[in-house]
Amino acid sequence: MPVDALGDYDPNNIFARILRGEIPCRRVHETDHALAFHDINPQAPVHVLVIPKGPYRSWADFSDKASEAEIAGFVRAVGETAKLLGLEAPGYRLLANAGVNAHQEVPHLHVHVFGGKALGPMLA
Ligand code: IU
Repeated sequence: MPVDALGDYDPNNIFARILRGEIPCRRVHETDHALAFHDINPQAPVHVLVIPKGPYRSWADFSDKASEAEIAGFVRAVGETAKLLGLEAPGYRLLANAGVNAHQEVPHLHVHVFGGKALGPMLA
């Protein structure tokens, strides 16, 4: 079910639990500010999620509350993840769903990294 990107951060959402080590993940990259791991239900040959370590629901929430170091660290980790996955040369797609209309399912900010094949034109 899609979640509302508004309201209080739920500290028991699945990505918060992954960050606390309560649920395992297939880790790709980790820094002080971000964690990247393989999506459990991949929609492309390569489908990785990058999440900030702080408690942010959406880009707006992140922009309002995160420090400059967290913002820089998260954005940098997205680029590093693409590079670590070998996607820089063939190319890849980033996607971030926020709120009900975008069908955000996990209320912790995340960026999808898709690659491993020609992805075709972007869908609305
Ligand atoms: P969305 O942007 O919130 O719709 O995407 C959430 C993603 O989290 C989705 O691609 C799920 O397959 C993925 N995911 C996961 O990797 N591990 C989990 O335990 C759960 C969801 I729940």
